[in-house]
Amino acid sequence: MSYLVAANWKMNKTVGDTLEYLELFLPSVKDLTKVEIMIAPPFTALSSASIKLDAAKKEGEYNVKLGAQNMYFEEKGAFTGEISPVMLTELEVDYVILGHSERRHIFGEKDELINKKVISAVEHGIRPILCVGETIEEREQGKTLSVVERQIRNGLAGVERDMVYIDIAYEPVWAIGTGVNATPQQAQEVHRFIRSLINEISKGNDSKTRILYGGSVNEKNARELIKEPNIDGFLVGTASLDPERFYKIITEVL
Ligand code: G2H
Repeated sequence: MSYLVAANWKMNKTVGDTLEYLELFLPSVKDLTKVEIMIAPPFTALSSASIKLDAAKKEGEYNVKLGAQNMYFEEKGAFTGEISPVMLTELEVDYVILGHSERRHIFGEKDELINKKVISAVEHGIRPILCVGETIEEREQGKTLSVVERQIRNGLAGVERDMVYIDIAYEPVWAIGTGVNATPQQAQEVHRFIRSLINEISKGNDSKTRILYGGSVNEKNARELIKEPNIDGFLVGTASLDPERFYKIITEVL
């Protein structure tokens, strides 16, 4: 299982910005195949990014995958504004980020909906990254592990035996976009708990499941965080918007 370093661009970058970024970034990660890299641009840039990645892969060795930041669970229908798994597979999207805290807290997504999306992604061969994490209030009340446990058990209901096709991202809400990352020890405590939980619910069938850390990861804190035994990569927001900073984070993981 190689480390995964994933860029979540959120609602940033136009098609033009995306192509400019990839033009700079891709040559820097050519032949760098020991770590898996994923880029999740906005939906509008997925098609262009997919074509660009395909072209690069014809010219050399790249371990760079394409991700979506969300999707709906149905294949098609009257769901105004939504994007389906079929639309994503057509663009050769490999990953989908589901249950991100911004989806949960700004757009009101609940465990039940996220679970339907996780099931649908697995059924369509798109690898979900299920995001979980506690708010600062929940942490202060000592509820961190129970919140994470609820999000994982509910989010994975029905796909417990499919854990080889699923990754998890632990993203404490208080660390997202704030510049305050969890310490390696804080992250490790939760990652260890998640590993034992998914090992239990999958009956040991979780050897390919990576547990990523997300929340203010940058080129300065990545090295210390990745030393922890249960941190298998990162989901990076702000620091992934600059191709040089993102590249530096990747090299810290190598
Ligand atoms: C957490 C993370 C990316 P940032 O949301 O998923 O963003 O690195 O800006 O905290």
